[in-house]
Amino acid sequence: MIQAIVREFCIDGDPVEATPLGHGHINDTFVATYRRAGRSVRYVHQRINSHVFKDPAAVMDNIARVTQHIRAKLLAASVPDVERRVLTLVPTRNGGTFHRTADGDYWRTYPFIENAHVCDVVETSEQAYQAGLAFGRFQQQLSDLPLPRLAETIPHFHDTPERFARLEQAILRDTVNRVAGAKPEIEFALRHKKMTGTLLDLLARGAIPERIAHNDTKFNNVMLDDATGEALCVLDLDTVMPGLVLYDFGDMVRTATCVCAEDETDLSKVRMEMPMFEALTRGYLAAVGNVLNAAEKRHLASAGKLMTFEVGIRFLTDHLEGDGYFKVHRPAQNLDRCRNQFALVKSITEQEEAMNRVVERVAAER
Ligand code: GN1
Ligand code: MG
Repeated sequence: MIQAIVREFCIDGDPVEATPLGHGHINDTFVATYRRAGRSVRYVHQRINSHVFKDPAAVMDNIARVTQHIRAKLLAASVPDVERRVLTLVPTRNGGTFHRTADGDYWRTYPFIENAHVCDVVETSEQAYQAGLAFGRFQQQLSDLPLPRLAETIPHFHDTPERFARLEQAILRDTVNRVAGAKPEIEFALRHKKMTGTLLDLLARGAIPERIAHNDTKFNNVMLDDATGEALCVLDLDTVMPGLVLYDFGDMVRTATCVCAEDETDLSKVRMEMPMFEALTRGYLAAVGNVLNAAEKRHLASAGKLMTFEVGIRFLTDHLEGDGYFKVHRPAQNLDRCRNQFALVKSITEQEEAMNRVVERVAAER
């Protein structure tokens, strides 16, 4: 399928080969090698999942605005190595940001960032620090993006009460007869229903503002330099849109403080590790601490609990609906992911007060 699109983008050179890249649950990503003047150059081609993103043109419009804004800031600050510190869209032959095939597929292209990598699972507190820094910087860089408001590429993406209502519907319908096999998880979800409104209530009360958020701050969306381990830039910009910074920090707590995979089935390994949380908080506040208000800082830990719960109920809903949303590679993988995330919710709950003290201490040191 990739042959059909390699000629559509402004890339000098002859395509040699393409292989799948990364472990995202939504889009299809390939890295392609081209020969140019006797050298190999690599590009990333990505097919946007248009079942998930109903308006791919709006997604690309957001990404173009966001990446141009960040690029301009980096250039103005004479930051070296700008091409590695923000994604660059490769234009199509007719100057667009994406190519639509005859079959209705949407593709985009970025130069491959060489000598850098992503990790699916966080291993060291230095990496957690780098993740905090990377997404904190990203929010900082976008805090003055000029109007108009970015498009909402997935409306109500982090509307946890709405996500919960969809779970309740899936339980009632039980279309693929999986409810009986997921009793403990369903009970856990129902027991924690109360928590779903916490962030949106703060927003409604005016305690925390709408800002531009990345909205998918998984640790494997951070590019790290091979040589130094330093965070270079963040990936996966499809959900960059108006939101809460706490969505972003919360999803980082979910993925950058637990040292095992999201679908690890040995739940004794699933734990929020305090040294990771402290490093994450330190990196994040170093980059964006001056932008956040007091209520945002106070809710950093609880946002971790909520975002982990939210993804847990999304995995459970998808399992009960027949795995139509998240890619699965084995039976019941979404149920495994849900169990894992609920175990992490428990671990965060047990440590929440201590996490709050860490935030206070780190914030006070600054
Ligand atoms: C998806 O595409 P990827 O794998 O980075 C999902 C996130 C979930 C995550 C769970 C658009 O992210 O919201 O938190 O899986 N992205 C979308 O691993 O739904
Ligand atoms: Mg991703």
